[in-house]
Amino acid sequence: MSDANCIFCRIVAGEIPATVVARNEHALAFRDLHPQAPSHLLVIPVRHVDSLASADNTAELGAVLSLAAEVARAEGLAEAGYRVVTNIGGDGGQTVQHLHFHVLGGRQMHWPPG
Ligand code: DGP
Repeated sequence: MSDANCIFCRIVAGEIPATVVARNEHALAFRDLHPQAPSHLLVIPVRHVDSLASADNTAELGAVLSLAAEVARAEGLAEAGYRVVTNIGGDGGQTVQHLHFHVLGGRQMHWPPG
């Protein structure tokens, strides 16, 4: 349910400060500590899930993605566009082992990502 050694579980528990911008029953959205765009939010399941590769609860995933779209709208990104991305494992560039979707916007995104 929760991992005492996980930074994002500790943010959910309020043990590590974060700028929380929104939440719903299953998900929490907060600002990334090292923003890579004018708007850079992280949207995570409240419950500990290692990554998308082990996500198995479609209601929970739906709630996380709904919150991602909601915070993008609240940030004023919907009209210009934005990017939602999740990194999985070493080659995917995942550094925090708690599923999170990056919501990036406020500048032109490039493709392919690095
Ligand atoms: P990833 O590389 O996809 O695992 O992204 C992890 C992101 O988490 C990275 O953009 C930086 C962010 N991050 C790491 N530690 C913290 C923290 O303690 N607080 C916040 N708000 N963001 C963090």
